[in-house]
Amino acid sequence: MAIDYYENVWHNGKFIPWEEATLHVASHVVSYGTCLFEGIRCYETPQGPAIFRLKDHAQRLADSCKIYRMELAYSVADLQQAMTELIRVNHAQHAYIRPLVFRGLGDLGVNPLKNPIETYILCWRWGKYLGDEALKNGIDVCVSSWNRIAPNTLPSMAKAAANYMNSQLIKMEAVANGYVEGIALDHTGNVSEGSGENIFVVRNNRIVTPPLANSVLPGITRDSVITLAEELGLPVSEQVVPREALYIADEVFFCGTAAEITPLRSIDRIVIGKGRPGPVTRELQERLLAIASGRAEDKYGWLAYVHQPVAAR
Ligand code: PPE
Repeated sequence: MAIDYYENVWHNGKFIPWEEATLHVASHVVSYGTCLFEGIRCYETPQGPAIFRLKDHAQRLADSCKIYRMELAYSVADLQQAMTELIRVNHAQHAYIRPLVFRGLGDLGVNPLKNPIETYILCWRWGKYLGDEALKNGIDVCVSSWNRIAPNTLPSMAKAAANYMNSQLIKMEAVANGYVEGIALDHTGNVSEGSGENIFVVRNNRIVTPPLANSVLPGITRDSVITLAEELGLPVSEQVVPREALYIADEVFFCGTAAEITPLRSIDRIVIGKGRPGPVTRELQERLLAIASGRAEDKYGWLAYVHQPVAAR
């Protein structure tokens, strides 16, 4: 199997082996995509493994469930503890953590309400999301012919599995045309986000990113970037980004848990800036990874150290 997984999986409060973390094909989620999930990185640090912005991810999962009227049996604190224990029992030094809350086996038909809610948390070793050279040299991307999910159809503030059918269309088209990733416009034709990343545009030392109303996931890395940019004296403005602003930017980068901060060196074969990662992107990338890996002081309290009592966090 290609997944470099850790053996223990958390299921409704108990640890089970990876091989037993299976479900019936009649589960509601299989037909209807009834699943809310998260993606969180645990970094190796000199003080042992640390989960990056654990509480914020747990809160976003709770928010996603609320939007979909899914009553989560676990509090945000319970989820934080479960993920911390999962890293501990797996003796992991670093991991990508994937909590999933979905409707299981009970009844078929669109109405989900009669189906049990299952909570699983898996983790595995995940390297560089967009290729080994991506962080260093940047990637070549396109603007997708597929729009991002429109407002009042699938809510983009919820991290729902079903949203990723739209992401898959964007990703597959990009790959089929020889690009690493695609940027989606929203239903009005303005920039939204990548298939699995938020996007930032830099021009003349001004940084902009599309606001949440342009069908973007409220990314936690996006939030970290906004904080770190402010620290560098370059406050980010959340404003509508027309497509063509991408082409004439000095720098454009993607950010996300998996993608971290990935520079874009060309968009639709138009070279961005000098065609290599620019100074703002590099500085933000270095700062984010220094904090995440415990090399720099954690001044915002973003790291949840796994081998400390939960109360101390
Ligand atoms: N937008 C989308 C659509 C998205 O999927 C992600 C995360 C982001 C923005 C960035 O959010 P955040 O991780 O909170 O900074 N995408 C996750 C899933 C990738 C996957 O292939 O699965 C991720 O980066 O973990």
